[in-house]
Amino acid sequence: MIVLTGPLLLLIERGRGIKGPEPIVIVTAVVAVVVLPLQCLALWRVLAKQFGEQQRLRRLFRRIDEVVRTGDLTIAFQPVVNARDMRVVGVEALARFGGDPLITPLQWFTDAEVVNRAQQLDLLAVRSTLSAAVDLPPDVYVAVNVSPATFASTALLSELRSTAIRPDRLVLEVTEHSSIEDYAPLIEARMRLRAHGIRLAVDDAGAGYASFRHIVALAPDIIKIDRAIVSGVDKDPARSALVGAVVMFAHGSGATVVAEGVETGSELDCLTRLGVDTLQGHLTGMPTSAPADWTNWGNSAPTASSR
Ligand code: G
Ligand code: MN
Repeated sequence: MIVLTGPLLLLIERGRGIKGPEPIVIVTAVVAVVVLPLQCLALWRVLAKQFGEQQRLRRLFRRIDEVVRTGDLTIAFQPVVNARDMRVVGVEALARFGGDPLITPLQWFTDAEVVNRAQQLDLLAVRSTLSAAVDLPPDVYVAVNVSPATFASTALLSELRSTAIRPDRLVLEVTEHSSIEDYAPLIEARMRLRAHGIRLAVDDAGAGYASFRHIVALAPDIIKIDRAIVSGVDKDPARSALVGAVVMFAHGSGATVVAEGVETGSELDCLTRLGVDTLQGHLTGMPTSAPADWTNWGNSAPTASSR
């Protein structure tokens, strides 16, 4: 205040004829004392923010790079069961990371995208899945999540071909993380992979990411209905109408349906009535990384929680 009122009083006194310093001197003094420090402060703030962001990205990069280099991630498998007899027909591989438990697996993959390591992390998860999958019963399929960019890459096929797991047991789950402009590379990859007998599943259908355009363009073998639609399907006519419509669409186009996130017996009954082929969720089997649990899945009911 003193800094501002001082020059102001001088200007008023000059206006009343009292002699004092020239206006240019007063303005220069105000600029020197007030404006310049404020600008310096603003500049310092901008630089500090940029520096903080760079530090954050550097830490992020180090965290992701460490996992990519050491291969330090665990695979949990969650069973997918036939809705008619509750037998395990397949599993979904879910990557589990050590370190900070507050960083979810989804966050790890999002962070990897930020620091340009998405494909490396996807391929590491694929590699880890394939080596863990040798301990699975030989009659179940193995589904692994990949981003559309990894799906379209040639590196993926070489990874999938260097495994003892038969290609007709492999399913790639693709979700739409952001709007896809050009489907041509994905359709080409789809043909390349299908020639080897590898199947494609559209993940999270109905969740906002996997649009109808996405499903129609990719013509998947499997459509996975997102938990957001499945949860409470037994109580909501809109949800059950949507599931019924997806089942009809899938069967009309030669695909099968997985309902994700099934948690209650009443949801299970409703989904079965609607014609859903297979179920995945806490009710029919939790994800587990213990190979001793996986051995029970061959040609048998999955867990005590299923009927
Ligand atoms: O997007 P995607 O469907 O691949 O995500 C699978 C995730 O959903 C995994 O992290 C898995 O642990 C979780 N999940 C699987 N089944 C259930 C369920 O019945 N309820 C809830 N809340 N989460 C589930
Ligand atoms: Mn998935």
